Amino acid sequence: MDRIFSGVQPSGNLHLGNYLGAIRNFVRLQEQYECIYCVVDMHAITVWQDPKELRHNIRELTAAFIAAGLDPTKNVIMNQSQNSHHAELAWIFNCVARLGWLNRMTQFKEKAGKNRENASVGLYAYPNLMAADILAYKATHVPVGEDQKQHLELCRDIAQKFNNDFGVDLFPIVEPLILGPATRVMSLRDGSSKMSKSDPSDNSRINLTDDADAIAQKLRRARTDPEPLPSEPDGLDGRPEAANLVGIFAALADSSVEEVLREHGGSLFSDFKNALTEIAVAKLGPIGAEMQRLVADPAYIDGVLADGAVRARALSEPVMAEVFETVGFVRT
Ligand code: AQP
Repeated sequence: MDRIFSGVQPSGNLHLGNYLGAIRNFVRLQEQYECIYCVVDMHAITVWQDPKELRHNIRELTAAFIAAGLDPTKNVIMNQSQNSHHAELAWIFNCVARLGWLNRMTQFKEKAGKNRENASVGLYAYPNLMAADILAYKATHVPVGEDQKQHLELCRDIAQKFNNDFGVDLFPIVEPLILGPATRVMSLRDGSSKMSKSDPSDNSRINLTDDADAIAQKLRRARTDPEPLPSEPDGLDGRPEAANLVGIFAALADSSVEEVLREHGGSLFSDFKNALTEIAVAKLGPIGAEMQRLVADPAYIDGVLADGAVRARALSEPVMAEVFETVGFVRT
């Protein structure tokens, strides 16, 4: 049976890119698949997290999942550290994946930056843990944004090597699901870098918790070029900031770039930004408000995570029994 797994890091500043590239698609997929959605707290600590903020961010992200429309009774909603199978399988994958494979991961290079020697070992081994997250449940499909494509290819390589090395057909070869017109939302300040939680400029992103005034202000200040909007998509070539805003509009309106340009081609950015603000506030406002309401009830959130952890362990338990048997571990 097809099974979905996907995760988001509780590293704060949950933004429009996380929503359009990932969380919104999670909601759509819950109708068709058995889904496990994970707050990947162990991934978050690959870079420094203040413990108090981390606790808050885990609950806030869980609230965002639910506020965006995920049904905790229909899906498994859990946090990674509450099912130790993720860490156990990650260790086995540390022994399957090759150094050469990890050396090619562009996200590590970007996140470690110039000071590579000082990056945590966890940041380097991150893709092995991500493969374990997915394969501990034998998930078959993983909805993600474009930026995660390389990590998913590594997950496929790990599954294949494990199966080959041990002569088994234990792990599925997962398929990425990169859905919708906003698979890579770019920074509002720079159309060549992706919108990201860790960008030091808050004006670079729209946070899910931003109120209407903040959204309006950030979009008003968003970088654009002096030309009006084109009427055809090829008129966006070489105009990354314009392409980004049009892509965001299309995604929020559940429309397409072509359709948005048919309606707004020839408009000045000042007018287009007003229209974009209106739709962004209409779509994100209710999610932000519901997140706030849920975060104010940590007992409810913790209950959802506790239930999710029990259900998650029940799914990964038989997979791990098979893995331990295959590897040759003695379990008494
Ligand atoms: N800009 C984006 N556009 C579309 N999708 C995006 N995603 C992230 N940024 C964009 C998707 O969101 C999901 C969760 O991401 P994550 O929390 O695991 O971490 P990330 O990809 O590293 O996201 P950030 O926000 O950019 O964090 P930092 O700043 O820490 O690197 C994934 O499915 C991702 O594709």
